[in-house]
Amino acid sequence: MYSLLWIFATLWIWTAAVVGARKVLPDLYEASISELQAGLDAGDFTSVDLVKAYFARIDEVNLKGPQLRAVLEMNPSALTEAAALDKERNQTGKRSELHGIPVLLKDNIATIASEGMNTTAGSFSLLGSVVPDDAGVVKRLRQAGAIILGKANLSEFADFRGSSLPSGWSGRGGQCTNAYFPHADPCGSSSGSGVASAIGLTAVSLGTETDGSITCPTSNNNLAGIKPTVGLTSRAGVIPISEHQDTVGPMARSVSDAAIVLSIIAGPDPNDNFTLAQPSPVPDFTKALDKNSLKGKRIGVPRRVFLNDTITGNDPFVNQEFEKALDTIRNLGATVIDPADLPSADEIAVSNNETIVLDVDFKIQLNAWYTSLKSNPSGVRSLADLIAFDDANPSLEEPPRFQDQSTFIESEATTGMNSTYFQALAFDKDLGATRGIDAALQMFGLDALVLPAPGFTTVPAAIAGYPIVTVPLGFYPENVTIALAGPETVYPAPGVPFGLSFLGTAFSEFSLVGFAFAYEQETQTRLVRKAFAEAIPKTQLQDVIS
Ligand SMILES: *[C@@H]1O[C@H](CO)[C@@H](O)[C@H](O)[C@H]1NC(C)=O
Ligand SMILES: *[C@@H]1O[C@H](CO)[C@@H](O)[C@H](O)[C@H]1NC(C)=O
Ligand SMILES: *[C@@H]1O[C@H](CO)[C@@H](O)[C@H](O)[C@H]1NC(C)=O
Ligand SMILES: *[C@@H]1O[C@H](CO)[C@@H](O)[C@H](O)[C@H]1NC(C)=O
Ligand SMILES: *[C@@H]1O[C@H](CO)[C@@H](O)[C@H](O)[C@H]1NC(C)=O
Ligand SMILES: *[C@@H]1O[C@H](CO)[C@@H](O)[C@H](O)[C@H]1NC(C)=O
Ligand SMILES: *[C@@H]1O[C@H](CO)[C@@H](O)[C@H](O)[C@H]1NC(C)=O
Ligand SMILES: CC(=O)N[C@H]1CO[C@H](CO)[C@@H](O)[C@@H]1O
Repeated sequence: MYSLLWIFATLWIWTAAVVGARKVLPDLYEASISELQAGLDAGDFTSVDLVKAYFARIDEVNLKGPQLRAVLEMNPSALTEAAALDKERNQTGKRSELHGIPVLLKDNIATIASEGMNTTAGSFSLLGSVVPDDAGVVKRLRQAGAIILGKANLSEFADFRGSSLPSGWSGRGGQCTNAYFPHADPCGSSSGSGVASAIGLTAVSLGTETDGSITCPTSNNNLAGIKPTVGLTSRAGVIPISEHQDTVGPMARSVSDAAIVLSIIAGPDPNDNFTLAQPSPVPDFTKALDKNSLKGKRIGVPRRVFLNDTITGNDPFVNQEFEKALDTIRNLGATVIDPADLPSADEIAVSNNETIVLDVDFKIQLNAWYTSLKSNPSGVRSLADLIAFDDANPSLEEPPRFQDQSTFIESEATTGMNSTYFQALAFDKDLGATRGIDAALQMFGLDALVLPAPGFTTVPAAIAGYPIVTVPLGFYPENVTIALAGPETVYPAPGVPFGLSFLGTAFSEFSLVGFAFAYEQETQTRLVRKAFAEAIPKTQLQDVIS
């Protein structure tokens, strides 16, 4: 009897000693920036370890196993950069909350070629091209000590090539798919950025949005994402669609991580004059992370934006979860004004002004991109060349079922900025901002608007150039009817996530981050469901620590 107790006691002490001595390393599926910083500061692991672990995780699921095709390239200089940043942390401390943290970039965000990566928007027409410089946001990331981990797959040219091409497909990367259901639509165009952040192939990622391209993949991949006001983050060095709508923002597993990244990438850049008009100083968005942010606030529901939307408006399940979200927002102390319609909502639903502006802008700005390159092996120097290149290289750029170039062709047919264009631009400002989001905010005395993220709910903010902050709202149920989304993708499908979006006026990110944080902390929806088993990488820090 005594000897048995003695054995148990000894075993218990021995186990406690071993477990106590072993460092508790963060699970990279969910690890937050602050957990990673704590481990780096404590010396539990290094940034070199982190890069090795993320590379191994990418290797497990990108082309092997579930073949998610989320990542196009891994940075061949990342380990060297990580080692230098580890050394610096030891010697002089960390530069910022992103010091030594790996960040994955959508492949339309430029990085200097000497580092070893391409900047192609997924297109073979830009393979091996030499960009003049890092993108403005990349300069800020590097200054803050972040490590560029690699380039993410995307809908080619940020979804501006052909209207029938599916989300997440590019010539270089093939079809990116969702980690929550085999072959489900990751949405786009920042598809790889979304999938990679969702399952911890990176600490965080950057996406870009012209209309929906951060919001929708954030929604489909169970993330927190910020589509900033146009002009908060620099677009210098970002392969463009339109300077009037393009914007760069973070896609992360939590609002806190997204706020950390936004605080670093936001700010003026002499190479993007839209950023010179932003309020100064740039806020520290992490100061907005207050669980009580919704208390006493007035949040409006612009129902007509999604009632007529054939994606969300007809989806009773999304609407059911959305109604629960409104209850949560009320319980968090806000007054919900419902409906709080945009006076312009029905006009936006039938307006073609956005297309007029984007078609004209894309041709001008993409031509400028090609001519800005120091060199380009494909010889492509314009949108016209690009269309011809794709037709001449069908095995690369027009495989069966992925041949559409209709949007390119439509844009190429435009003849520059004329009075029709300027009128459309003015209509967009009027519809999206003046008689849209701003009118609703003023008429109903609101602090923000709230909408389901899927579908076309991004249009008013897109044409206004206004911000959206998106957080997880729910997951499609097991018995949802699976439908085709593209030649190789399905949507909806069981377990595929969808999000909730907070919208506001220009430069209202600080408030929106607070509201999204309060909702996220109360609901913790992201943690309710994980990716399908095969899509969860197994490599963890303990497997790579030397
Ligand atoms: C950092 O310093 C610790 C001890 O001070 C040392 O063990 C470690 O090797 C150093 N790491 C790097 C990357 O310089
Ligand atoms: C671009 O991709 C090609 C082919 O994968 C590779 O050989 C090259 O090193 C990459 N980087 C640059 C800067 O061209
Ligand atoms: C940026 O500069 C261009 C021409 O250089 C000008 O047309 C445009 O109005 C400027 N935009 C802003 C927001 O300052
Ligand atoms: C949108 O839906 C509302 C409410 O059902 C309806 O009154 C309106 O006519 C619809 N607008 C369009 C453009 O279909
Ligand atoms: C642009 O918007 C205005 C205002 O709603 C509308 O009258 C006009 O028809 C729209 N133009 C196009 C091309 O859709
Ligand atoms: C402006 O150019 C477009 C083609 O880009 C054309 O369809 C339109 O008619 C032009 N408008 C005017 C007023 O010439
Ligand atoms: C799915 O199941 C729920 C309850 O579990 C039920 O209310 C709903 O009608 C079902 N939907 C379909 C499409 O079968
Ligand atoms: C990092 C990585 O796995 N990149 C791959 C992306 O997909 C293309 C096309 O299959 C491959 O060539 C890359 O190696």
